[in-house]
Amino acid sequence: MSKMNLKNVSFDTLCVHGSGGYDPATGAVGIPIYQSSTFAFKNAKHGADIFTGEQEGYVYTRIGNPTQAAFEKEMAFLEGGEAALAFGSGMAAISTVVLSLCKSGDHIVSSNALYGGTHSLFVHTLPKWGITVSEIDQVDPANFEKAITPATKMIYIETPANPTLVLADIREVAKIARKHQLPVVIDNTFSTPYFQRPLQLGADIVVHSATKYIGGHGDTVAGVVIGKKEFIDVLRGEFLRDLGGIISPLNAWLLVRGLKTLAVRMRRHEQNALQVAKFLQFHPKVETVFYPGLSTHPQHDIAKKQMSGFGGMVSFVLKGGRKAGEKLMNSVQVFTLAVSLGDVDSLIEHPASMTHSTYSPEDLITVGIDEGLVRLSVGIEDANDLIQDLTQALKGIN
Ligand code: LCS
Repeated sequence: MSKMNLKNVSFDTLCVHGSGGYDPATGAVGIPIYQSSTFAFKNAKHGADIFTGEQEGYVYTRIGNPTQAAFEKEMAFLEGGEAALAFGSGMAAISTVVLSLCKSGDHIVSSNALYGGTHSLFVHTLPKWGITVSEIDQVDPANFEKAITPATKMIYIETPANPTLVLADIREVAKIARKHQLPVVIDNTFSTPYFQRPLQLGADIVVHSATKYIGGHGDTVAGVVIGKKEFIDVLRGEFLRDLGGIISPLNAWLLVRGLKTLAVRMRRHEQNALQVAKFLQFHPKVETVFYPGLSTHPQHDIAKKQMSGFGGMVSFVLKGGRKAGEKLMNSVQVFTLAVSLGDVDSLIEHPASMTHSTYSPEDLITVGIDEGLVRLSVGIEDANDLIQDLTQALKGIN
């Protein structure tokens, strides 16, 4: 019960209609929140057939739910993948993917530029299960190949990375991975499929913290994985079933609603971020600005090659270092001092002491998270108000 041939429409239209346009069971145009843990079978044979896979149908919300399904269908469309699977958080999505691909004795090659939670999973938690991770500098694709061992089972990348906005050349890393028959997993949280579609660039699996731009309104924690149907079927049927990191129907519904405005939100985030980045770049109290859309970003050429836009995240270091950054964070009025990102509201935070406090002081230096680095998630307010807010806050610092 789909309204149109969705193969021939633009991305903006897919955002609105990708989940099918209306609920297949009732015709409801707003997808209903199927707030039910279990689903009645017509008779005993029907139930048994669904369990063996001979008939399609819903059983239990840990294994599938129509509101989750609407979100998953939409995400698969937008990322250009065969199938998707929703999770209760980005970390549930990432950890479940890792545990589905690796067992004790296996090895992962990962970029060292990661969200602090992913870094902690890789260096603190996975080794307890005998899985080791080599974190390397993703700027040079050759570093991935150098770190591969006979025990390597996957390559993991975040691009652009949180919070340094360092990129990896997805095509080049995918070539190396294919040579070694390894799957490449990309965290596409910062770009969303609106600006970057890793599966088209050669990646095998895409993960998201859907908490961020996918939901877009700062009211949901969620994750999603997109990939080949065969992989997603195993992920759902074995690993989600057994590990249980599911999304609630209410949160899946908030994401379906969020996706309808993804295109317009992302365009506005980007326009605002570019203006804020340019303002900061020429401010006398600012040492360095990191934004892939600036021609001064060392990987601007890669950004132009693999992204259709540069997103809403901007980081910068003040000449006055951490003290100046703290004063700035305490002085802003339109920006909110809070972690998370991708909300319609502009947010400001200090990675070294907050989102990336799982990194050791030495690792913070290695990955370029300066003590003075301040991260902005630029929202969809009027850019002039954001710049005015930063102007007044910058006035008060040395
Ligand atoms: N991947 C990226 C790139 C992230 O930024 C985050 C969370 C995650 C995965 C994990 O997703 P979650 O489980 O939180 O849905 N990033 C956060 C941040 O920068 N501030 O607070 C959370």
